[in-house]
Amino acid sequence: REVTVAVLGATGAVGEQILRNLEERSIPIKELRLLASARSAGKKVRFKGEEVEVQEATPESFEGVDIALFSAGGGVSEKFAPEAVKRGAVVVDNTNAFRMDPEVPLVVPEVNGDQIRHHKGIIANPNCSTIQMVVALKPLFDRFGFDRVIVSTYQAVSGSGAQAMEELTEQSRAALEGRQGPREIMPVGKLSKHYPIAFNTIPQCDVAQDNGYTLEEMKMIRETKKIFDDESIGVTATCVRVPVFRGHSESVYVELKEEFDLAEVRQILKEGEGIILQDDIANQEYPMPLDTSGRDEVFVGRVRKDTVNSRGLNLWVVSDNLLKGAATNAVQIAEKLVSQDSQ
Ligand code: A2P
Ligand code: 11C
Repeated sequence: REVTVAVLGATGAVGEQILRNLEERSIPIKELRLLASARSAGKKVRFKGEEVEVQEATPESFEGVDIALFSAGGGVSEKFAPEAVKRGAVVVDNTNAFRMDPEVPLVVPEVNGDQIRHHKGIIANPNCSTIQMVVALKPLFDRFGFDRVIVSTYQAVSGSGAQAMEELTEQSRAALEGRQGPREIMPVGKLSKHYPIAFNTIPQCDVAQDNGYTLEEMKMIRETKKIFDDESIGVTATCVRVPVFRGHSESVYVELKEEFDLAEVRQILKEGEGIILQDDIANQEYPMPLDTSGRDEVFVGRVRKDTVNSRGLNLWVVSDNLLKGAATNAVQIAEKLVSQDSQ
């Protein structure tokens, strides 16, 4: 059956990738509605060779919509998701607004795709840094179980949106010319204090929480437990912004519940759904954001046993945050909705 699809946030960094994904993948689209703020109303965007006009999102925009892909920020989701659901749409929400709501499935198709059928109108897409980590860890979790996960991230500026990418470009150019450049977005657009990201690293992604962690770190901790449906996994995270445009990297230490054979771990990762193992340090083979940008998979390398704890495993995990971390995952969920519907 053909479906009517709405993309809310169609002019944003993730929205643009959702459109590319919809062009390439298999959802049969009857009508596509591109929604954004009043600022973008009337703008034309190319889709499958045709120009589609962007409309200002209103509650009525969701009349007759089957699937609505939301990527316009948490506040916008909170406002429009109930309106879309009321009009019969299923919302795949790419923001933090509903992820921890017990009524809302938090889905990575390779990990817990079966949860999709429990939705009550909204399905949440996890945070980008969580998605790539759980895809990499899923086959190991199934085989060994985990006691502890310790992750440090190296996150691209596109996680903060299109304007942040612009800021890195301008700051880099300015720095090389001996000027200061704009400082308006990083590390967190809505806060008043800003630091340069060009030629720098910033140990803050998203706002501070009362416990001294950032929201991004707490998302990784909470979402990982919810997706694996295991509150006992001891997750901790340090999230860092680096001057990379696309592709989050993660150093992941995981303590398995049992001792393991490294060759078996490599084989499990090699066969894991959505994973590409790229692991040969002797020949300098490992994933890097410049190579994985534009790809839908999660890349894993630097697989090695801890030198102290024989149940400890170190991994390097890289994926395109705008694709598997956002657009691809959302469109995969939409595909599953369509195929479930037609069964
Ligand atoms: P617009 O381009 O009209 O501002 P990014 O994450 O790259 O910053 O993109 C955010 C996306 O969310 C953009 O498409 C933006 O549209 C959209 N957006 C932001 N605020 C609203 C709003 N109040 N209503 C609808 N869309 C919004
Ligand atoms: C970042 N992870 O890289 C964020 C972007 O909750 O979906 C995605 C925010 C989210 O800054």
